[in-house]
Amino acid sequence: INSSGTDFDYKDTCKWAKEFPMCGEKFQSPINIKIPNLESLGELPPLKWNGYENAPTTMTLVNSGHSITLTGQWDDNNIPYITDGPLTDAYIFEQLHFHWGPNDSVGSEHKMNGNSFPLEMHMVHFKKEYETFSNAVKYSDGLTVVGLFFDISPMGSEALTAILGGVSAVSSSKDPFELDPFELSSFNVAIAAVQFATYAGSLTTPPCSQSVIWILPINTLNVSSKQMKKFRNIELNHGDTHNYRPTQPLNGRSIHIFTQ
Ligand code: GRE
Ligand code: ZN
Repeated sequence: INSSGTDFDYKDTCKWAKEFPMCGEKFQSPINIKIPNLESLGELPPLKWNGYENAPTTMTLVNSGHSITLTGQWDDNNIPYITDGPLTDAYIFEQLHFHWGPNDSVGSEHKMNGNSFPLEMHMVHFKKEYETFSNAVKYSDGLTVVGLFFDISPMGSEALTAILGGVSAVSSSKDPFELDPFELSSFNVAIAAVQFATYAGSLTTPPCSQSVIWILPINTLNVSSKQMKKFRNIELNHGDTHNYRPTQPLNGRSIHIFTQ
């Protein structure tokens, strides 16, 4: 157990609930999304990405031992936030991180029609009225996470290049690494005009708080084999070679679909 009391590994994720009781609750993430069974939310306003074109003043990459996490600092009025779509308020960008596995047939946390992808990126946002991430996790509508799936393509992703440029510095070190700041808009540009699935779930890591409105674009972005190699080179705690949690039971939740 580390000082923050949140030590865990991916060898037996069923054991998480012993130490983190919320991991055993009923509305957990990730899930398998069966596209043909989805209910339609009808016409929602498009999801709106505000301030994503603003480069931060500083950008930091850190190996948490469970993933690599990217954070940024923006001037007061420049911080990126999302609104609209299924959301009732502004949700402020907190961090993004990744989930992957030892080979291309696994890695993503969510599945689509039973299929896994080699990489899933989580863009984590907290509800503005709750003021901080750590306060927001106490509420069922406290967070929204946009989860992006990546599939293998020789071209790879330019947006990932900027992040992976700093990855060797954190692969075997817990020291934060300062990246040359860049804007995050390349990710949301890549998912313009697509369908999204949305449902209510949880953090996919302990303490597994059921505080997340998940927003999952149904298309994929590209990642090259060379880029995947860099993810698989990252040393995770306990010698873990993957950081995806298995899919959890839906337990009667509905998944809605919307188009932006
Ligand atoms: C995670 O640790 O994987 C995580 C968060 C916050 C929201 C969702 C999520 O830290 O999966
Ligand atoms: Zn995650």
